[in-house]
Amino acid sequence: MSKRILHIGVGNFFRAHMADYTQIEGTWSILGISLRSAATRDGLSKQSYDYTLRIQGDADKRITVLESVLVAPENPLLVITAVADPETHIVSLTVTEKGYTLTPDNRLDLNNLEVLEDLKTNCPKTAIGFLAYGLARRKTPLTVLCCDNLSHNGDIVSRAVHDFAKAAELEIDWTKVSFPNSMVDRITPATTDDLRDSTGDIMAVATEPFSEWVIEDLFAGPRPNWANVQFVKDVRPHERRKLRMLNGAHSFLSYAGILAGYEFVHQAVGDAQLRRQAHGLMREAAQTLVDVTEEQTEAYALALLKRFENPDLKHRLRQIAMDGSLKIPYRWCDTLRALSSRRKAAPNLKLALVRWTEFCLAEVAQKSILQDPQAKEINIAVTSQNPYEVLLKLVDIEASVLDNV
Ligand code: CS2
Repeated sequence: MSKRILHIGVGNFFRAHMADYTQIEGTWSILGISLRSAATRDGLSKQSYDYTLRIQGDADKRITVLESVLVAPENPLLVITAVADPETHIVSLTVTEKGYTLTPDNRLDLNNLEVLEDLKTNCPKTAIGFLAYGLARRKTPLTVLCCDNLSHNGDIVSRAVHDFAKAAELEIDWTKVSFPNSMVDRITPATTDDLRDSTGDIMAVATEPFSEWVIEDLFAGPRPNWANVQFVKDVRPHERRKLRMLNGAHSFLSYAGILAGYEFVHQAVGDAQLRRQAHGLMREAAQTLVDVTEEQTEAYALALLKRFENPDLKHRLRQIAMDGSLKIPYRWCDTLRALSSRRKAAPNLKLALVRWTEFCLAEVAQKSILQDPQAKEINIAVTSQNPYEVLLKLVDIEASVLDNV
């Protein structure tokens, strides 16, 4: 019997990243969990949970590492049982920033209606609820591995589960559970009809050849011998470099690019002015990184621009623009704070904030439905007397920080 990973959030990123690494590793299997929709399970179950992964430049490969996918709302207790099952050694997550039901200061949001409901029932809906109830039943060591773009993602999930367990009065043996921090990277757009047609697989996923994964070496039990994963003592330098430079520039290109009328990342970065500004933003972010030389960060920035230029990925700017109010704090505001404390100029990061606010104003003016968990608050901000100031409050950036950069 192979060892099992339970993975919550079976979207394209997971299917192009962890599933690929685990298949290559060869001795672990993955049981997937969908927290909401049955669509992925319905699609994959018709093809024995196998699907095509197209890594640009390689022959298409078949990923066969998924045992099956459970749809949590259909049987929440089954998910809790799977978290508690001793054959599960790792519970990993890719549920996006909003999937952790956090407050702006990264604590469990005890005003969130789903969290409040989950505290009262042992049939939860939220990722944190499943983790807490599962851990309360767990007798053997378990590693909870967050693979989302949050800084100190393991610490954040750990705190949220602690907050939940306290509020629900659950007893968890914390000595048996670990929450390594991790940094993940592989640009993976949503599946297009072209990809479905050319692979003959409606569940196909396409990704770039580049891939990176750095994990804090803090496993409570066994860990897969994943090739090309760096197991390190401290993920922070890697996570900062990636969030502040790659994701920071990505978000800038998405808002500025949409405003300029582009649809894809490669088009936005092909615009000389936007490219210069994205590069400038990365250089500003690079100044906040420690233990790296300017040559290293500049080489990283140039490599990122090259990845963004890839026309075959057809990465939609709107995919990146989603959930901006939750992404911006990690991608721009931490950098701005670091620069502000050293009184360094950050014109491109400031411009990025302006572009986001302009994007919000334009979306509201066009009556588009904002894809953001704070859509309601954004609408209120946009119609207020000082939209810029009120919007900046939503991403938690102080005016004094902006005065210093
Ligand atoms: C993107 C990321 O959608 C987004 O917000 O910035 O998904 C990005 O493509 C990945 O983090 C790359 O590893």
